[in-house]
Amino acid sequence: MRIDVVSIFPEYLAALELSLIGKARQDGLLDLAVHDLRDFTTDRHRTVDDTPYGGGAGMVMKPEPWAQALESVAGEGENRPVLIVPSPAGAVFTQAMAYELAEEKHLVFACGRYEGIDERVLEWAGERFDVRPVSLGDYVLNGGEVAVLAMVEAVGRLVPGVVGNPESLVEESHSDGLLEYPVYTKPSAWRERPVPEVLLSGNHAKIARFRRDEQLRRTAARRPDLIEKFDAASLDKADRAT
Ligand code: 6GU
Repeated sequence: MRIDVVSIFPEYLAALELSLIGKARQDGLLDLAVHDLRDFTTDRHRTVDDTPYGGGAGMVMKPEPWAQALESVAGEGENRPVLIVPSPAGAVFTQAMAYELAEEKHLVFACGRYEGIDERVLEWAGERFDVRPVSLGDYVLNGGEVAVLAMVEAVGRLVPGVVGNPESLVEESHSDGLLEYPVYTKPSAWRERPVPEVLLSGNHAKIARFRRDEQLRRTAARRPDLIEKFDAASLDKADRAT
């Protein structure tokens, strides 16, 4: 998969050289490049922002550098890359969206700062890209960079080969619409706290039942919204008793 990130703070994205995503880049599984928006300006001061038409607080990102940057990363004749525009005004990013994006050949992330990017850029970009304004959730960040770190990690780990043991993708939070069950390791008793006995029993059916119950309990307690959406058809008889 090819990923391009355009930002006025390319250093923010340095963390993508670390850990699993950094390793995937070294292994050639992810072809990831970060671009400095200011390299696409033409004035002496490398200006990327200006005051908003209609007045109001803050600054707006100018269209010209964005058009130059996006044209330079769009590629030729390739099927439309997805242009992800991180914004608190976007659709909320989910695991389902991460799975969808992991199927794409080319993702471009356009990190806005200040009050955002001139709206005409997003309209114009629709000619070359599948434009998707995306939000991490209902709170405000100063810019898209931190959101891009989260999204590239969530998507990148779903690209085949990036996570060494693909089974670890199966039993994680949100993969089945429920939160993950709690996990424990040695020692079996720690500061007077024993590990739940069933996990030491070697009874695999009982362990599976315990974990499923914990998933349901936890999801109901922490995320009642997920229980509402949960498909009742996938509940078994023992689930209903929980
Ligand atoms: Cl994706 N961007 C910004 N700037 N703020 C956010 C966000 C994204 N998601 C939540 N808040």
